[in-house]
Amino acid sequence: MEFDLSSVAAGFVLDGGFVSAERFGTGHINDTFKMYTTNQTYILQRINTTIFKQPELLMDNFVRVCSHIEGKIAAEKKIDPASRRRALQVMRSREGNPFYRDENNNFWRCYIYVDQARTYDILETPQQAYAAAAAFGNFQLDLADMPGRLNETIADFHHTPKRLAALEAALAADVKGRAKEVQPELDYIFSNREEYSLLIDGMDKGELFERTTHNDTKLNNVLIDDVTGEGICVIDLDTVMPGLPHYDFGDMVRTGTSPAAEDELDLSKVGMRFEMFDALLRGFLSGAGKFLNPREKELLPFSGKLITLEIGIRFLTDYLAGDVYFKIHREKHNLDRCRTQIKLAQSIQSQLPRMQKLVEELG
Ligand code: ADP
Ligand code: GN1
Ligand code: MG
Repeated sequence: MEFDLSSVAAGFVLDGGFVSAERFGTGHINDTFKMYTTNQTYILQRINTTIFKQPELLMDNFVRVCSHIEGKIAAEKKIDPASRRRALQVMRSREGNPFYRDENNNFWRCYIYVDQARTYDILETPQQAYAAAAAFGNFQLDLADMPGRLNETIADFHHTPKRLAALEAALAADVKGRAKEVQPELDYIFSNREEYSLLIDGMDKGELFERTTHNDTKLNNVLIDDVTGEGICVIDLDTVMPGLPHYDFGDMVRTGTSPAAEDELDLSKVGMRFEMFDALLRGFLSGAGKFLNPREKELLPFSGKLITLEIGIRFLTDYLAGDVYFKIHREKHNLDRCRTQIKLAQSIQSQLPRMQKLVEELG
């Protein structure tokens, strides 16, 4: 779908006149563009309102989160430019809203493009893993004292048993006749069934506590500074809402430890690199370690397996449902993505004792 981006830009109060805009990034949900005006570079995004049904509430979260982090930066009295880039700078529409709705009912937001920083789909070094995980850990720490409870932008987003139920429903419906192709994947997913409620049960038992979490901590959702190599700014704030710290750490393990892409076809390339896990754990604990209790820490390695399988379940569900949720770029793309998740979950499973030992060592 193409859009008249210069007229979308005119819906916002920006610095300078519209010059051009190009598609940007590798996200599966929204439409993202890098946009240039005569004076400034911006990110312009069309929110997927089929998935985010109440985008105003989502943007309300977005602004609350960014201004809370701004408050933290101000309190630290840091004047170096790096600290100023820690929170996204959201632009206002001509009506004064943090979003703009165009005449076709498309829902847009815009913020300043952070220069001299980039995201990585595949992490290259343990230093990058540490930096990215520290940024996400500090993000949770920054938000730990935010007043009020955020809106839930997608209900039960990380409720793994409900994700499994959705897979079972898609399997029963089998609208595209694809169920016959996916028996090995189903077998593995169902064989782990008893683990899917572990985190939810932990919350019910009062061992684990709801906090404000990001919930989509794919490692390409943090900007790494080109010069210092530090994780400077957490982005893609659509799913920031009440959740467990494990959802964030688990997704970091899923996306930060394998040397292969999420949709890699050669499964022999997929697996968890322990040195990357080590760096992620240390990085995350450098911030989140300040508020996590011993039981919460103990469950961090398991969260890597759980969230990897949960996303695998979601990819398989979407494959069976006819690819209606995640953007796909080739036939069987969602099935390929599911297979890499399963391979990675198996690799994590085989290294759990060593991962657990590291958690104990780090206290
Ligand atoms: P999605 O994943 O939903 O498409 P993101 O908000 O993650 O959307 O943006 C997509 C990509 O655009 C990111 O991975 C990142 O590379 C880049 N990006 C997003 N926001 C900024 C920003 N403020 N400054 C620089 N790059 C950004
Ligand atoms: C989606 O938008 P993006 O690409 O950062 C998805 C995540 C999945 C991820 C899998 C709102 O994230 O939950 O983990 O794809 N976001 C939503 O790559 O469903
Ligand atoms: Mg993203």
